[in-house]
Amino acid sequence: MLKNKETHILVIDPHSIPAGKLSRHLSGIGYTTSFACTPDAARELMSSSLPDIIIIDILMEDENGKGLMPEISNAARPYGIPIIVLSSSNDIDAKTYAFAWGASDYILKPFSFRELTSRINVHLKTRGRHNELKEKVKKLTARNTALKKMALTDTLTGLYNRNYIAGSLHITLARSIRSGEPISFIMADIDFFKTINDTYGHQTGDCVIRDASKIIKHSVRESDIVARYGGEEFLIVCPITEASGARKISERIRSNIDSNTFICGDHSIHITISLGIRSMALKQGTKTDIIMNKLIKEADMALYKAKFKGRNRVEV
Ligand code: GH3
Ligand code: MG
Ligand code: MG
Ligand code: MG
Repeated sequence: MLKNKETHILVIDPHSIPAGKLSRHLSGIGYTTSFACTPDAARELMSSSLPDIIIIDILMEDENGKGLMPEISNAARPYGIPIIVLSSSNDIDAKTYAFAWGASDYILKPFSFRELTSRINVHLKTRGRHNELKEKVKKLTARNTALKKMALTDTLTGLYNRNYIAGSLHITLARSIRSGEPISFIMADIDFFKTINDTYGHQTGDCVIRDASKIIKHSVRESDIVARYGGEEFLIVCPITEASGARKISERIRSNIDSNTFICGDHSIHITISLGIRSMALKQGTKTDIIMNKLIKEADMALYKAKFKGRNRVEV
């Protein structure tokens, strides 16, 4: 809840004398106030510093006053700034007009300053609570998004993890089924990785996996999905990609890894990678979980073939 001094009240009144009087009264009880007599002055004040509450005197018989309400209301609405309308008209149409234009309150003139002050306090309290809630929701939403992202991300590489494959990949597959475009699954596994661990230690092994994942990520399109499937095994899903395209991507990954020198700690390391591809145009009515397992299994079989044929190669 704002303290009086921190609360900025904007008084708008086409007539400067009552506006000044009200403004002085509010300053007298500690509020920070400003007042405007014309739409231009009000707009100017609102653009330099947003008030916490607006008090606007509407003279219903005065077109000038009536024209002000929509303007002020439009400016205040995005920020949820309460508007208290002061009016000498007890007419239902006048009140309806004010509320239709976003007034939070309507006080009949002549009014007592005590009543106005307590109404101001109620509106400020409500707005304060509303803002607190909005902040809480914002924080919770941000935390929720971060947690969701964390749950789907591999900590070592920053790539997607197995949870992502199990939970979110079906969206990509469903899209692929709908479009009828082919999709390619590529399974990649670093060759003789046990030797890296045995020779240089596990930490260096981790460093190689991290750098290899960066190379893979940079070798594919933004729209391709790269996940760490296991220890030094990666799944790359390429939507709208037929076998020949998948072969190009796989060959690019293979050659980028082969030509790189991995600098981890004091060691300069050379590795190779084997890749297996399975491409398919999915038929309407295909079940995403069944086809996902099938594509992974068949890409894995192609990978096994690449290993069997001597490694550092791509097989379909
Ligand atoms: P192949 O060419 O047949 O793939 O030989 P390989 O030695 O790579 O054999 P395999 O893929 O079966 O073994 C992978 C090894 O990777 C086993 C394990 O010790 C190691 N590994 C798995 N996860 C991690 C990890 O997160 N960090 C490190 N440093 N090593 C890992
Ligand atoms: Mg293996
Ligand atoms: Mg391996
Ligand atoms: Mg492996």
